[in-house]
Amino acid sequence: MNFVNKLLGIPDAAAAHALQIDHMLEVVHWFMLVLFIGWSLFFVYVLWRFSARRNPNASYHGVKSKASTHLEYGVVIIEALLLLGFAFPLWAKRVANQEKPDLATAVQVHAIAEQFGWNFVYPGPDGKFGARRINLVNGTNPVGLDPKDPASADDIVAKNTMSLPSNVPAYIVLSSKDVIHNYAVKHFRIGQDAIPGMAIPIWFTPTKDGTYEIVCAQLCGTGHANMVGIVEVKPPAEHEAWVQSRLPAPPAPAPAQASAAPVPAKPQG
Ligand SMILES: [Cu+2]
Repeated sequence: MNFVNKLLGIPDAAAAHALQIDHMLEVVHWFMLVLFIGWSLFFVYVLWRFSARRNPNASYHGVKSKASTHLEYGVVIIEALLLLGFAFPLWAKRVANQEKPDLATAVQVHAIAEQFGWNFVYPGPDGKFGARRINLVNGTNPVGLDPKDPASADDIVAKNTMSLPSNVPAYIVLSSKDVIHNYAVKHFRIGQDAIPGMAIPIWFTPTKDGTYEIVCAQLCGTGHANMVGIVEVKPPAEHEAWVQSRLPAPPAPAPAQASAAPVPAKPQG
């Protein structure tokens, strides 16, 4: 059952939870179609029932029955039950801590948005994100990695392209350097605001190797339309090679004893 989604041109799903979203989309659209047909028929009925030809004299007392009032209260109660009984508990379950993937095995990425691009930070071989300071942000240090923190030495900062291993849970923490952006990947059925001053985690498991577009789904300025990133999903070994190829160069080895000898001072005057 994927007829409406196909009709709407929804791209192929590439994440573990995506089929649930597709199922909901499909059901909601069919439900809306039923409502549309129902209300359209009612509209035609009302045109006929209250036509001037059928009712030559206006009614000056209106509806006397209380049925519609009872019906409206009924709708309010049913909607409250749906919201409190289903929607809130389901959402609470989705965002609950126990639903988060095990961070020891998940791939962790910090996605830091800016006008108009994405910085993807990987913790490097030590598995630890180094400290970042806003006052250290500049052209060569786009996320303000603190060189004084040893954990930051092996951190990787990738611009606009991120890599994820397939069939491994991804845990991405979103934040922003300037205004509100939104990390949206249609193939993953994922979309979440990146808000300055907040670190918002999202998690999903990519299931299909491929290259997908990350779009900014929050109007964020004049370059918003060009704020497109790429997420490459590949087998875990290839992802590991991608990470290795981007590791920052290790600091230059300490100079050897001989070359460290003091340079003879130039004779003065
Ligand atoms: Cu943006």
